[in-house]
Amino acid sequence: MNSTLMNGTLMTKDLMNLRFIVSAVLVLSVLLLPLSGSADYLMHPDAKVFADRMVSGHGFDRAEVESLLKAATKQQSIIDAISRPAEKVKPWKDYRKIFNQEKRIDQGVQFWLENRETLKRASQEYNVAPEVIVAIIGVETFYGRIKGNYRVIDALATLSFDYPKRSAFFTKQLEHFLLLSREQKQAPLSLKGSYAGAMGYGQFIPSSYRSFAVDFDHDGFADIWNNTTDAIGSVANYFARHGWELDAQVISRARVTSDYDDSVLNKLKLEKTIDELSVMGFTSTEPLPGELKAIPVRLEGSRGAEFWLGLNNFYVITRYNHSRLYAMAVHNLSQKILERAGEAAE
Ligand SMILES: [Ca+2]
Repeated sequence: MNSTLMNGTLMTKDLMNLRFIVSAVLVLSVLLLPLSGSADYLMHPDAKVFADRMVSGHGFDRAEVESLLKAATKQQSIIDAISRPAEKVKPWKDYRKIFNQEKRIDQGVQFWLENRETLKRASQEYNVAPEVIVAIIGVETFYGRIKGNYRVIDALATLSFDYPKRSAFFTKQLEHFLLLSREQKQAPLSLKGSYAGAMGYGQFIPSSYRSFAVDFDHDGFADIWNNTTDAIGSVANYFARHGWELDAQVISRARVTSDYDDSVLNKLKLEKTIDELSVMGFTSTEPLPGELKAIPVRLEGSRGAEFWLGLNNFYVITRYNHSRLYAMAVHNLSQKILERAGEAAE
């Protein structure tokens, strides 16, 4: 707008009215902003649909669902956090440093020794390597030290109703969350987790909890939040159900030809065999059965590109978190912990 028009005698009645209206709208929106920001989710149209589904689909009491949605609070920090996960932005050489510090290895050894009997029993019952169970818990929460301090209901409601991009996924998780609270006789408002609603030592999202969490000490509650026995059994069960093979190799270093086929790189699908991959330019540096399936992986290491062949167990780790960097970090940490804890933990 032309400033001379506003300052001088040229200001007409219409313009003055316009200015009044603009100011009034600004004042009103400033007044309304904090109100809508702190409004409970009961007022949200999607929340109404959600409440209907919990009542008609699962027999929940309407007043109960409504009081939970009313208590759920939007947290802007949750939306900020989900927009920048570390494994998407960091190259391997930086990512690995986060998970391979001395402290994480040492505390992994300590966690193993403190939970020796449980890890042994979990490994025997589920046929999963104890070092990988320890490493998962180490990578996810630093052995239970950083389990997340958001109320799960706030995290899931915020992402269901105020993060349209992933709304369908998180609304489903919110549904699973209320179901698991009812099944496990827990108060939904009391359960804590990460900004994405991942819970306990192994950071299970609610759907994973309902499919894979186990009550490994048989006290009637699969307590992955505060009970290491249940947490260990649950991670072991998750790995068993996704096909972990005890004593099988996880990865093998690969050599590549100059014209290797990069269309199969980093796909996180077990489709090609070692024989097929060798025709495509990827050869294992150690002898492996030709019919074994593998995933060719490229990582940006501190000395340039590294190539690996991820075998079945590598694939299984990516079922926990769909990232080759994550799987590599878990595997490396598991091996370092095993080197130090192996004999002491027998
Ligand atoms: Ca239990």
